[in-house]
Amino acid sequence: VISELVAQALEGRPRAVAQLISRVESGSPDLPEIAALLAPHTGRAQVVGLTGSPGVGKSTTTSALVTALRAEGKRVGVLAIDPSSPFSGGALLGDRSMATRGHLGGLAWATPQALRVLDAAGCDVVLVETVGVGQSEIDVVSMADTTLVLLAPGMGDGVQAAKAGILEIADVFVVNKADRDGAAQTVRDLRYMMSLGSRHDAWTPPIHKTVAARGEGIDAVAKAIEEHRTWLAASGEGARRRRRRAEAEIEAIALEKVRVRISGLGADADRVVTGDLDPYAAADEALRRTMEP
Ligand SMILES: Nc1nc2c(ncn2[C@@H]2O[C@H](COP(=O)(O)OP(=O)(O)O)[C@@H](O)[C@H]2O)c(=O)[nH]1
Ligand SMILES: [Mg+2]
Repeated sequence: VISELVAQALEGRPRAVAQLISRVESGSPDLPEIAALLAPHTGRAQVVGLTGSPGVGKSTTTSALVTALRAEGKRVGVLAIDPSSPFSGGALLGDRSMATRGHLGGLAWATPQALRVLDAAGCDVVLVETVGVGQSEIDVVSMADTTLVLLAPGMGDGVQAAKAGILEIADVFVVNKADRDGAAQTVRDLRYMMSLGSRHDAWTPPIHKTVAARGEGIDAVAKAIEEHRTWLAASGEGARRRRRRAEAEIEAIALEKVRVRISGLGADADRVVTGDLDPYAAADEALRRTMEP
């Protein structure tokens, strides 16, 4: 049954893709088997992360990009990551809204697996948007081939942006809400901040002004995403990022296994309480037990 479901997903059938992603979400025991069947078919999609303050226009930009990329004949997947809801309960839409969409909680191991499903299903681009704020936004960035940092006039100017460390993580800057006053100033701030620092790679992030709500400037952003993809392939940086991502993925799965298996600490705790055992030795013993079959 699993192999049939995967075969259908590989053909890009939305229902099968949706079912696989909801299995990822629910932490189905079939996941290792699913991952094994998907593995030979992955590695093609460009993962594009969108980050920025709440209200800056990430969702609006995502929708506009879906339209623009699909107009170029690309298959597009969308993942929404909500770190505030660890289990989102399987909310998942099919192809109704023009792209294959998934909605995941903030589980570290789940997002890469959902990305694998969409990748194997033939998506050329997968847009990953975080819902909400926090550290997990950076985690999404670490999973992306290409990171879009969104700013808007009056919210997070260049100086604030630099403080938040986004100059380093951005591959493409999007100054959205360019219909509002101050967009040109935000662009100038960004240029100035960029002139002060030097990135450790040879890519200079372009800055694009958009009015996502009206689709303005979106084609240029889509083009920048494509150019970054070309640069990733030519420079070798794409391969480095994929390797880093695979490392993080393995680590997340391994840590989750340990977390699940490292239960039944009561007896160890009693010994630590009485001073019979120190907590480091107890931890070593607990870890050793997780390795037993
Ligand atoms: N004026 C203006 N409003 C926009 C623009 N893009 C998005 N918005 C509005 O900004 C609000 C927040 O957008 P949303 O995409 O939900 O932001 P997110 O929280 O980053 O996902 C919504 O009311 C959008 O309609 C824009 O280019 N100009
Ligand atoms: Mg949003």
